[in-house]
Amino acid sequence: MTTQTPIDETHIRVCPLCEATCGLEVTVRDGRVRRTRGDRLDPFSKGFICPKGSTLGHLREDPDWLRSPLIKRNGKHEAVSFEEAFDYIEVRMAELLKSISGDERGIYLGNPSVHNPSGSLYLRPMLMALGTFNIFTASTVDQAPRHISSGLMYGDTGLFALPDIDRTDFMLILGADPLESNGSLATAPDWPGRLKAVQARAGRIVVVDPRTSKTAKLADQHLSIVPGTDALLLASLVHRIASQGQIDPGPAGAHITGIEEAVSSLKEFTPERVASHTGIKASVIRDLADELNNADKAIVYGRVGIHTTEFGTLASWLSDLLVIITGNLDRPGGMMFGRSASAKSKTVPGGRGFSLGRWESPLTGEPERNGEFPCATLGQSILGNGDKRLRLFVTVAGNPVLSTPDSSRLDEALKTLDFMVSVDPYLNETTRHADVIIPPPSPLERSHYDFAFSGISLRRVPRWSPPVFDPTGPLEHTILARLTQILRGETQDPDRIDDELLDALLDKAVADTNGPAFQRSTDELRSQVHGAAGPDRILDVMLRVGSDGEGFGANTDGLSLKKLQDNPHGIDMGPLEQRLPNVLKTRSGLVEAAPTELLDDLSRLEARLAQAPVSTTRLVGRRQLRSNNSWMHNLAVLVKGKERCTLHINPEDAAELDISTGDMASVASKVGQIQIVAEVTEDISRGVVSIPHGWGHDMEGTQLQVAAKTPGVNSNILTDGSIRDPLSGNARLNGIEVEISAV
Ligand SMILES: Nc1nc2c(c(=O)[nH]1)N[C@H]1C(S)=C(S)[C@@H](COP(=O)(O)OP(=O)(O)OC[C@H]3O[C@@H](n4cnc5c(=O)[nH]c(N)nc54)[C@H](O)[C@@H]3O)O[C@H]1N2
Ligand SMILES: Nc1nc2c(c(=O)[nH]1)N[C@H]1C(S)=C(S)[C@@H](COP(=O)(O)OP(=O)(O)OC[C@H]3O[C@@H](n4cnc5c(=O)[nH]c(N)nc54)[C@H](O)[C@@H]3O)O[C@H]1N2
Ligand code: SF4
Ligand SMILES: [Mo]
Repeated sequence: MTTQTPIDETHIRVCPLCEATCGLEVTVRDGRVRRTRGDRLDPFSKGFICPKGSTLGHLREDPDWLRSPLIKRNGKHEAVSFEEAFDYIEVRMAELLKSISGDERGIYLGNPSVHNPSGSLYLRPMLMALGTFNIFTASTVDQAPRHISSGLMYGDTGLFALPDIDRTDFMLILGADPLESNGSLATAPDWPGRLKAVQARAGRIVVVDPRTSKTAKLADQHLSIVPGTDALLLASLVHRIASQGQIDPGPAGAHITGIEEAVSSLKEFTPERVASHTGIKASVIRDLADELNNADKAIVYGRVGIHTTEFGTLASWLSDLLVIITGNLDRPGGMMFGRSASAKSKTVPGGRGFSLGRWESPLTGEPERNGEFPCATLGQSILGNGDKRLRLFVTVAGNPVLSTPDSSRLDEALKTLDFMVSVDPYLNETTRHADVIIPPPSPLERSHYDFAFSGISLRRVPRWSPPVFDPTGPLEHTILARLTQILRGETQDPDRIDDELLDALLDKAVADTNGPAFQRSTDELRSQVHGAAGPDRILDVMLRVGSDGEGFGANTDGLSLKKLQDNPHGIDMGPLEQRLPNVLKTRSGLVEAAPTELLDDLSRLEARLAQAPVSTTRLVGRRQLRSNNSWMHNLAVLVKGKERCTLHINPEDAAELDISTGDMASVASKVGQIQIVAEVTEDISRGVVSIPHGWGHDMEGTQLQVAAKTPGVNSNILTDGSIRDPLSGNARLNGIEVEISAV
């Protein structure tokens, strides 16, 4: 008798869970993941992994990850076959679409849709088919201010100045905690290693945060700031440098207009005047400005903590302005623009520019910004305006009931829809309202390529990952394609959507006078396309006609899907490169340092400066390494250990309120009230409290067995959706006025 030796298979793939894009080595035996570790041969992540990275096998085996669709009948969700679910949607939609206009349809797209090639490629046709302006995404509880400031300054809402951490001497980090979050709008694995490397080459890191975050602890200097006042601080840093007569944009200056105008608009914001508002002494602000200005190469990197405030877009603009006047834009070691391997490079500067408010919401009157409406207005849109309301609603990869403002009201509003479809693997706080839930297979069952993050990556390292397991149901792109066809009233034949997308790309390639495939035959190109139907074939074409592409034979060393398949650990194509002026899409072809919309908005900041400094307690969020917004709390390996959804409160504040660690505290804002376990800690400043978001898994009708055992509370019950940054529509999630009391 022979005993069979179990054989381990090793699979290399990129982790799709956060923006860091770490390479993983997944070992499989007998159809199960036995081990996951960082891929040491990955040229970008070099073996780095965080606790979430090793949970892809757990996600696949989570009994609550839906394997079949659910239909809601008589208030209860029942499992059905995929065919039955799609047929049911077809019948219900056909009926509804006949009687409702585009104004009564809407969609919410959540964060994981950006971490998935299906979302990057297949949502666009679905949005077109839905035929509505009612588009809501998680951007407006996140980085919308950055999109808007980039639109106004660079003419492109998707073009972000990225911190070239690996070559810098000085980093000013505001409102970001990459040691917990692993970074955002600056894709790079291993922030701890990268930040320590800055210090190891005698560079300095200054962190501005009301909490002594993990990143603040690593920093050389931590400045505690009053929440919501970063725009004031940033304006005063610009003021200080200007008042010393030291503005020098360096070589990038040739491509920038409006610096004088921008700087002179900030006359009010002296370090002396902003000091009492920010809680940072004028002398400290002056020293910080001088240090930033004197550093050879410097970065100003701000994220969620500065964007999700009332002055988010101003803060985003002012941080880039600071980079410009210190000569650090488009400069190695400063802030630079990324380049995606699957995109074509522009060859001339300039474009159509960017404008705000191209249309208005038929339901709330809210102006459009970057093609969408603020998700803080979703509840109000669903309820409508008397004439019209949202009747047909789709969610893809989103859990707005936990993740967006005024949660309790949104939860109620969702009950009034006529028909709701969710593409989501879980029956959670949002999808419990859906009439039909269609689950995609787990990430290990699909191929992967980061369309979104390769464009904002601090190194260009294209990597493609094959699926590790066969899918247990239709892949997400097929689900989206079928929904698209249902919305169009066509027969469900998802291959046709694939062909449509591919043909459109090939048509564009042969018409592109500067491209490698100009005037070739599309039939000939199509016969050469490599990869499985779906995102892979499309990726192959995008890579091949992209700026480093194989060009369908024109450049045999160039990129293609085949080349990525032959290099499973990825291909390192080097650090960020200088890209001005060709990347710019402004009408002027220049960086607009002083956009009118932003100068106009400064009056609001001046008004704030004229008011008394805030005296009420302010609530801020915090991220935790073992969590991921609202959706990974159902994995026991991640939620085990001590309670993490706690109220952080400073010892002196706690003593005054007679609150000790472990006590229940009440937190009340203008719009809601919650009770939560207190955790007294020196890691938060006086007058500030912190609660992580994404918790509150104790709602009826969900199926999250593990999460329900440690539900935590939903901090967004406290978020007032009516307070938004006006230019971007982004909700204020940080700096919320609250009252704390012992229970
Ligand atoms: N108070 C406060 N609120 C915040 C924040 C904060 O800092 N403070 N942060 C905000 C930010 S930055 C963001 S991005 C948002 C996030 O908010 P959302 O974008 O709504 O994301 P999640 O709440 O994480 O919900 C993700 C959903 O996607 C599903 N999902 C997971 N993987 C897949 C997949 O492969 N395909 C599909 N179709 N679905 C999938 C999950 O089951 C879950 O339902 O939250 C915001 N909310
Ligand atoms: N572990 C984990 N990682 C994640 C996520 C997650 O939920 N968990 N979510 C992912 C997503 S969707 C995103 S967008 C990124 C976000 O990544 P980051 O932007 O790094 O987000 P946070 O860790 O929330 O850091 C925000 C910091 O801002 C501080 N802050 C709050 N208010 C203010 C203020 O007014 N001024 C200043 N200066 N600071 C303030 C908070 O104390 C906090 O330390 O993380 C991603 N990675
Ligand atoms: S840091 Fe992000 S990409 Fe890297 S392993 Fe963790 S979750 Fe995955
Ligand atoms: Mo986010």
